[in-house]
Amino acid sequence: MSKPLEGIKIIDFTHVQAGPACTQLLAWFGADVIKVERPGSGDVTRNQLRDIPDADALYFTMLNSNKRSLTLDTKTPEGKEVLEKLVKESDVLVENFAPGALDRMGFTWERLNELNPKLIVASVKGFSDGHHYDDLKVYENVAQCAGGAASTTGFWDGPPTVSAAALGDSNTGMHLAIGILTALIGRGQTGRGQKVAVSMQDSVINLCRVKLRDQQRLDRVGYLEEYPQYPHGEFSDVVPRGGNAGGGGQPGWVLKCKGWETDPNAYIYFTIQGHAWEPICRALGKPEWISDPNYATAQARQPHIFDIFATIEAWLADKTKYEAVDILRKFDIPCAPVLSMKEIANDPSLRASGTIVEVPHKERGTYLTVGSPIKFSGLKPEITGSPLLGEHTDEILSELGYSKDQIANLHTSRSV
Ligand code: CAO
Repeated sequence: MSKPLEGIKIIDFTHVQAGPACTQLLAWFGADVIKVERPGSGDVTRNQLRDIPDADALYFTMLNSNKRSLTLDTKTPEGKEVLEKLVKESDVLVENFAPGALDRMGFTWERLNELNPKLIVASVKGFSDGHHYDDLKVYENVAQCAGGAASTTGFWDGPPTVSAAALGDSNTGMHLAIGILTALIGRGQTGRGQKVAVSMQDSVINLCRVKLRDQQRLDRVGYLEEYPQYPHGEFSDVVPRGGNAGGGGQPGWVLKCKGWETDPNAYIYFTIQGHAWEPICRALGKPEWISDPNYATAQARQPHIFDIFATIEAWLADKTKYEAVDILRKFDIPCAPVLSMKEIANDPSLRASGTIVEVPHKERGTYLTVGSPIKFSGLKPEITGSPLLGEHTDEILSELGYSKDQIANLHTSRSV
């Protein structure tokens, strides 16, 4: 099966998570992604949180599948020359260095554009160009705090809380991938490359859109009717943390199921969607709520929402999370078990769909990773193991036209 991005050559000058998540996605879809890493050390995540001594850490292997690895010191004259050759032959250069690092290396946008006017130069930074924090180095949780996610996540009586989902890192990488694909289509029309920049703060803000909605509603009316603080609690002038509230028109909460006392994940998420109210009442043994004016409409229910959730929890007390969902799905109620990572790793449906995949690796044997969450009718991305440090250095240099002797000299000068 041919892959849509076959023939697209990408210089992957990325490290840690935000950039690698982007280039990994493009590699799955057929791009030739050449990961450029510093000789001797490589991407810092190769060594971070190792679970097997002397083998690349899972942090690296799970973000760099389907790529080739070229070691290159881009600060030596010889290394710079290799990078220049590569730039002339590539379609995209992706980087997520600290602000100014690429310029300090001598590869400004102007220089790259001069070397190859068709090149797309894609960057991740913590904050966008011109922002008053645009000189800052940024990691995941910093972006979640600067992007509005932390101030609106968690419980009202606790501190701002970061999400386990990589809203700052992988999410930014996904935004960048969309930017790169757009620029590639644009290049098809104009024949010219361009600079594509995504900041981690902006990418988090893009996912906090409904919280900006809520800030404006709060400014206007002084309360937010779908938050747990309504109608009994107080609102200040900023969007509060809403615990596990639904966040939209459908109230919901995380509810205890059988075994919650010992199993930290014996819970379901339960959503009270208007059309399902009648069957919910029947399932709970509360048929009188169907016509009771205190319960019959969503607005009438809101003041008693936690009493309703308590009644549902009493009903759940003798049901496992799976049994509960099996009953509730028959009523068309949007709900799901709270799944642990162990359950996700072993879920047969996720294995069958290719979302959780086992891939071979030269040092590790096999490891589990997350495959493509995007499913196509005409493409089944095949996930291959991440490259060892410098595994493809000689192969790539010879493709660039270097002879065996020249390659040996590059090794001797420690430029590769
Ligand atoms: N050859 C020679 N030098 C290289 C090289 C190579 N192949 N690869 C990297 N370097 C150099 C860089 O040029 C830089 O040198 P200078 O400081 O002299 O300019 C140096 O290595 C360090 O790069 P860095 O500053 O990007 O790395 P860091 O570990 O200090 O910072 C990070 C890491 C992530 C905080 C920073 O890169 C950053 O803020 N990036 C943008 C935001 C981002 O993507 N963050 C998310 C990371 S995922 O959590």
